[in-house]
Amino acid sequence: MSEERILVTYLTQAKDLNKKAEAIAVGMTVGSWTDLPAAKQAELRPYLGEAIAVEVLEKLPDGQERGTITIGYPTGNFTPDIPSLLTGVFGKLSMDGKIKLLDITLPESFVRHFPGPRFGIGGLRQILGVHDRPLLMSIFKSCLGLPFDELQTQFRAQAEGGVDLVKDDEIFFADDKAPFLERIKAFRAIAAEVAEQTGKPVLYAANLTGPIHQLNERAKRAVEAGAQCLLFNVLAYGFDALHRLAADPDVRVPIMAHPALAGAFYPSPEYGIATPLLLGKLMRLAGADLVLFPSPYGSVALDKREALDVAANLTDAAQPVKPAFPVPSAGIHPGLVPQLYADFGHEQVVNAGGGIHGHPGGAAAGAHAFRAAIDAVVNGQPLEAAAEASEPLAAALAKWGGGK
Ligand code: 1AE
Repeated sequence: MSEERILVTYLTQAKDLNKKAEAIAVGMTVGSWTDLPAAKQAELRPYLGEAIAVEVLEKLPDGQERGTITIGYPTGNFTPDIPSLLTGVFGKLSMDGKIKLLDITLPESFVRHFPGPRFGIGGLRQILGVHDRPLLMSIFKSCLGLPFDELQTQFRAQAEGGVDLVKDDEIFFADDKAPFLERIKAFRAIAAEVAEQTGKPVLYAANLTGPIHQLNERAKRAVEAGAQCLLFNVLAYGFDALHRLAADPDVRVPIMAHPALAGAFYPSPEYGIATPLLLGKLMRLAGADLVLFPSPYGSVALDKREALDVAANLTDAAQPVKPAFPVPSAGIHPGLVPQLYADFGHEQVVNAGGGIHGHPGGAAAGAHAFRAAIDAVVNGQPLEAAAEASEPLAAALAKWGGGK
């Protein structure tokens, strides 16, 4: 077996953290150790986990130690997929008292089994022909129950406003009035018409839903119908569903990961899975080209350090898979663009639903306001100055203000 190890860091508490680390290293691998005869130990040693590091952060009033522990797991204990990885390092352990999975460091040989993003940041920029600014995406606001022609009008307005991508709402499943393949075809035609006027493409991310055993076939049919991007609620299905879509040679379009359900995993400081791993590292490994996560500013705000770490894990150049676009989302309006740019930089997608559709001049004006704000920050111009030349931006700043 390979000598390589997968390093896994947990935040936990126990009377003695060193003993807890030993118990995890053994309990999550060979089960028992010191009681085994020497011959059995020799046989099982290649599978045995190892306590690599223990850091006590504080002594709790009840005498327990709280801190981080890092366990090294032999790579050969796992098959190269995320279900095996997560079950092997946190399966039963996730139910064993106060313990949070903070990070997993994988050897390159293991990462190479994963597809990673097919397009990534570079591929998406190439498709869109946009290299000199953050991208802009708008979200359909309310899709459910709307007549098809209203959705087409909404799509046209967003596209004419100059967004780069338009995504479905993640809860758009009951689409009897605007069936999946029909709206892919219709929006593709509108995108082509708008591109004739504006000279710029716009990608529509259609919400891929349905039973898991039909997903790849459904995605393939979407691509045949002209889909140029797919939105996927990864956590409701599991990372392996994303992995299989990203690795499917017939699904040759960027995949956008929505964080729906993530709140069931990360918010507790004592339990669950940390966001930089959940929405950063694992999403990228499994093949998401763009990943939405809560911005630090909006209605479902994420701690700023964590949001920055999610973005860092999506873009970290040291990884052997392509970088994915960070999409800090929720509660974004044009006045936040300078803050977004300061925090997440050039390689991000500015994404808004209410901040585009809630513009006093409508969705096209909302998109114009964002484009003016993005151009301003890229050129180092204050928004107030840019608003003098952009009526939509002036109206947005009047409505939402110039910051958080
Ligand atoms: C973190 C997910 C954000 C999302 O899905 C969404 O719909 C945001 O909408 P707005 O921009 O807050 O209206």
